[in-house]
Amino acid sequence: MAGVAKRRNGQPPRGHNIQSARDDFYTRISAHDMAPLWEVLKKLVPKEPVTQCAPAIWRYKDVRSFVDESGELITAKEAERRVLVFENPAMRGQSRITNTLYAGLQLILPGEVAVAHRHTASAIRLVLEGEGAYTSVEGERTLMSPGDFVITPHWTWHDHGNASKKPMIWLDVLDLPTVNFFEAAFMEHHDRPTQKANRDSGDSLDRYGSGVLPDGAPMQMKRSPIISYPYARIRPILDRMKKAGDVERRHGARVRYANPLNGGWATPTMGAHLALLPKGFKGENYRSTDGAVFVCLEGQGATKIEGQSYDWSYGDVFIVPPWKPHAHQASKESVLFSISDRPMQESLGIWREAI
Ligand code: 1HN
Repeated sequence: MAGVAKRRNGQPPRGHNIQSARDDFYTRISAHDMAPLWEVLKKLVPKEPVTQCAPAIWRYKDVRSFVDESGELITAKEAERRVLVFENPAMRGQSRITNTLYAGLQLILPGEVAVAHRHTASAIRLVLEGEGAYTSVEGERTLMSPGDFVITPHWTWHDHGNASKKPMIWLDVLDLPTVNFFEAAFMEHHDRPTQKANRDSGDSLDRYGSGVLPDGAPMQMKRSPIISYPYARIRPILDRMKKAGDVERRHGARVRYANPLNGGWATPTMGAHLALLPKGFKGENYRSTDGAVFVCLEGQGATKIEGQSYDWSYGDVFIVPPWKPHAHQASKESVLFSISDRPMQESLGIWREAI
């Protein structure tokens, strides 16, 4: 072969044609499905996190009418789940709001049911509008109100219904992109459209969220036994924290949705918080390796992400990509919900924050 440089005594290869020799080599090993690491090493192992995810905001006042319109175009029965998916603008067509999470707005009209099924992906709901529709999870029929945080843990039967007189809209967040990354997705339908409800709304919160635990509670359970964390129960805690001055300089007065059995996260894949930002709050910059989905549940303010300001009010959903510095400000007393893949990163030992 012409121009192949010879390696001598540990010295770097010499010769004018080293690049063409390398290219020739790459071609030959490529035929055996092999490639040189040194050509891709820097991209494979960047010095700091590199994200495909773009910052983005969906303002409720802009998207709300599309949700209504979807109700005229398809029934919940036909759709199985009537959802408008939030696609990260840098990842269109992939049903991702961040690299690891899926999110969308679901509409369920009076009289409709969304049939019972289960899947390996975990889901959470954050209620934005309506009152009194239900989701049934493992036999507990949970009535929902705005601000309620409801979990559908992996492989639990779930169906929804709306026996109220008003449409109900909530945000769904699922770990679907992650489950599909592992290629570990299963799903099945229940043999009935609606599972039998044998526990009242609030049953699991009463049993597990009152400072006592039923004898023999499975302490190692990876997800919370509480199905619904009602806003009416959580919101006053934020007021107590604010009154006591427990307002963190970046996050405000913030609580974490926890698994009462072991203090872990409510689901093993997705971690959520609820934060109160007092009127006039000017948060300091923060960044962490978990990109987060934020939802405004009260008030009005803005979040600066890498120098660009995104103003928000009720129902707006916005994204802070991984490792991007951001700071919240509130012009009125505000409440922000947030959810991210932090539990997954923590269990892998890769989660980091910059303080
Ligand atoms: C799902 O089961 C629901 O149960 C919502 O409401 C959205 C998106 C993809 C896959 C399953 C629900 C979903 C979903």
